[in-house]
Amino acid sequence: MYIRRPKPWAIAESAATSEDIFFSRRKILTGMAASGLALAAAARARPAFGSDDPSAHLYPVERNPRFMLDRELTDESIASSYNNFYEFGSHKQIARAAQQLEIRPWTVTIDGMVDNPQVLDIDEILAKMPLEERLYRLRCVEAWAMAVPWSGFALSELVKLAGPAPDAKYLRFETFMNPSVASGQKQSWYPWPYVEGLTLAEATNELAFMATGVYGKPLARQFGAPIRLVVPWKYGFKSIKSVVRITFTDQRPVSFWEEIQGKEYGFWANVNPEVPHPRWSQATEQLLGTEERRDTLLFNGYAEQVADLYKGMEGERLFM
Ligand SMILES: Nc1nc2c(c(=O)[nH]1)N[C@H]1C(S)=C(S)[C@@H](COP(=O)(O)O)O[C@H]1N2
Ligand SMILES: [Mo]
Repeated sequence: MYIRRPKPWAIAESAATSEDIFFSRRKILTGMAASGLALAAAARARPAFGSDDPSAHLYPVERNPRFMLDRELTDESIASSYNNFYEFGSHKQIARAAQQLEIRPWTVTIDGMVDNPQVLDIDEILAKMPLEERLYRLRCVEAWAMAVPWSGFALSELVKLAGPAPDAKYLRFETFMNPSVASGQKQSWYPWPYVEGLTLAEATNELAFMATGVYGKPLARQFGAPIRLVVPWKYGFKSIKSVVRITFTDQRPVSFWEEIQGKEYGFWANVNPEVPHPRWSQATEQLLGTEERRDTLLFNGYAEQVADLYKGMEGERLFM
């Protein structure tokens, strides 16, 4: 994420720069692979992400043919080594540091304005929920994009379980807090823990998804194991990782990036090619792992499913 200098959190680099560095590093590595020794060293350095997950036997799950794509899936090796997860560092190469995250025991607390407040164990969630695979686009506000096969279940299933009270209007999501494994959380200028929010109508839209797996396996930690939100019509920062609490409320939650820089990262954050970020255009996007740039799609290509959610809300900053 880019943030304005000279605030202390302005250490993040520009996406263009970090992508350039990332991909030229990859080229160097590919060159090195000519040497068998270098190849062996690279294999040792890269753990088999997700291989120690006790839910591994549940995957792969059946693909839902209603959620297909207009583009190739992003290479798993690229998607799992270029991640935003500020808890583990304010750059993209956090995959190795994220392996510190303890994913069992793991509970998700459902509280606030609900009929059935409860603390759910992740394995109980996995046993209860109808798991399926969906292919979704993911569009980061930094103007890069991926195409990812998520496994998981519709968020509406969790909403049903919670039983929202009549006055509940929003869901507030919270990520784990544990600076001893997530060293980014020692950076006290960030408003930890990471928080995100949706309206109840957004949360019960068929596209809103809780991912527990990706690429036919349990979520690797850098993707936000063991459970994260995926809302593909919004900029990527809304898709909060490693969720421990979902609170139903009548107050609009202030999300992590909104609190840091609300003029640039708002509550709605719907994808729109015609509404530039204050510091760069959103008209096109770089497809990670390729040389290709594509035109950005309104609502990231999901207008048919979500445009109705925003009828009559033209006064809101829906696209920032
Ligand atoms: N808890 C938490 N969730 C997060 C983030 C983060 O830093 N912390 N980064 C967000 C951003 S900016 C993006 S683009 C996506 C990236 O998801 P991916 O790494 O699985 O591609 O995660 C989002 N969820
Ligand atoms: Mo992002």
